[in-house]
Amino acid sequence: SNCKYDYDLVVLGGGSGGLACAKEAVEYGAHVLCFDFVKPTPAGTKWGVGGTCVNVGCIPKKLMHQASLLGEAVHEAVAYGWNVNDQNIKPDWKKLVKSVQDHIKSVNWVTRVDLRDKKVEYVNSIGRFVDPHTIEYIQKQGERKQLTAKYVVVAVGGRPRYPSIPGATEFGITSDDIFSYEKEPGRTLVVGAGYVGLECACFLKGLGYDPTVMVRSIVLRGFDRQMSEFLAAMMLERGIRFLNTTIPLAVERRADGKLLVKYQNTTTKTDGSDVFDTVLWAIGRKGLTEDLNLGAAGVQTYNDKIIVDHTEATNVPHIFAVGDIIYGRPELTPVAILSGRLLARRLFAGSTQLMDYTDVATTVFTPLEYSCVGMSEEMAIEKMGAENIEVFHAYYKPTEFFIPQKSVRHCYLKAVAEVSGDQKILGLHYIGPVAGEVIQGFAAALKSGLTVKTLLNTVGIHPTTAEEFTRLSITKRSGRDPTPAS
Ligand code: FAD
Ligand code: NA7
Repeated sequence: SNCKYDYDLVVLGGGSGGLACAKEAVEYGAHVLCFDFVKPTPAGTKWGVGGTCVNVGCIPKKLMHQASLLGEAVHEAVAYGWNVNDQNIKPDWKKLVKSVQDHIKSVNWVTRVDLRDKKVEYVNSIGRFVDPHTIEYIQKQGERKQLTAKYVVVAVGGRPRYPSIPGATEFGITSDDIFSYEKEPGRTLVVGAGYVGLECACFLKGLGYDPTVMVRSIVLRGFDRQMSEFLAAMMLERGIRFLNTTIPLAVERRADGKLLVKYQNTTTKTDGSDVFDTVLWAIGRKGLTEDLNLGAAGVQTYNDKIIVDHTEATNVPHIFAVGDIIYGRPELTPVAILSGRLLARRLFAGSTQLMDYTDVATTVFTPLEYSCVGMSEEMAIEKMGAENIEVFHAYYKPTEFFIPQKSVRHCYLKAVAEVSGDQKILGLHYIGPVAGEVIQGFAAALKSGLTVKTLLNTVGIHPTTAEEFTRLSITKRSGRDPTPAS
């Protein structure tokens, strides 16, 4: 091109957001280069191009979740008349890890081919700013190289945090390690009760290990409280242990190789300790701003995140950021992808469409999944006032639960709506099988202004669990019992 820079666009980070932005930009004729580099974890784990979601996030997590659900399904199958002869059904951890890793490697390969086909230049190095338009990196041979860009998109994502206590990095692992862990995890302490911690504990339980979740304050901060407490209760019922209001103090390796974890219950102020095979930190993630030399570009940050406006622009007008690295936005793959794509269209195709971060649906992949879109009950009360909202709710029993006599106690849904008029839906919450699949369609409906009136005029698909949303009848205000008759 006749542009005065080497590239129209340089993308720092080849994960969900960066790749989506780079690939979209070349569609409109831009000359694009994308950096992606993974620093190994303290335990030595590293992986290929594609970022967190593909390598150490959504994809391996969903596969392990599925593996754990299948274990449960084998037992249910007996009730349905299957002859399952081996009474001692156990997963082969090494085989599972290999299958998961094989899939990831095939995705890495497809990604590289796709970048080559689309003519996105890919450099497997860390990119850092030298000045607002210049990026420097070290080539494979060790030589330093610089290049210039008209626009820069920062999409470096984040990595798990480690607590600053003795033994944390030496003996603990994170979600960056678990999906390729060579050893069977065994008795595992999961520290942190965000969705990553709960999901890891749940698939480990489903695979027959013995997880304990250490909870500093509450489970699933930021999610609807009632739904979160239901999930914790369901996990407890399945035999997952909880250490509530507890913080870790130190991890030591014993002579037999097992890990001694010392901790403190902050409510009772008592110290305790226990022995585990594996300690997994799931205490949140930090943005990877530290290697970017953002000061040289003058880009403003907040803690380890980048501040952007409604156009994903930083305070430096030609430098943008998308995905997990931006401050105050949902950390989800489809959010990173859509915002990256829309940004490329605005930069290179004259589009004006902005990313809409409201009403993004999400799912927690516990055995009975929890999916939601829109406001929590607390948020609706805070925004609208309790007198202006109506909350519909119901426990329900999925048809497929009857034969294996599975408990209905935690299949539950809730619709938070305006109290008046057609009762616009503000939030939908669902705990049950395949919750993500159920809520995805309703998320589109909610974005289109879904009301309780519309839901009740919608003919259900029978027999499904999603059809419960077309039968809403019991309000919390009525005080009626939301449990089903049978
Ligand atoms: P990333 O995908 O993290 O990509 C950033 C890339 O940039 C990385 O490869 C990084 O190594 C690289 N990089 C960093 N600095 C530099 C540099 N200076 N130069 C070059 N490269 C650099 N989301 C969902 O929607 N659904 C889920 O079910 C889900 N499950 C998850 C489960 C787990 C265990 C985790 C950890 C996350 C999960 N997420 C899920 C979140 C999702 O993975 C992230 O929101 C998403 O990957 C963010 O994309 P990104 O492009 O911002 O960053
Ligand atoms: P989250 O959602 O940030 O959750 C982190 C969890 O870890 C949460 O339960 C925290 O408890 C707990 N935590 C944080 N620091 C500590 C320390 N030092 N010791 C013990 N426990 C701690 O992270 P996830 O990894 O689950 O999710 C990643 C991102 O995806 C997240 O940022 C969301 O935006 C979406 P707390 O509630 O703070 O007491």
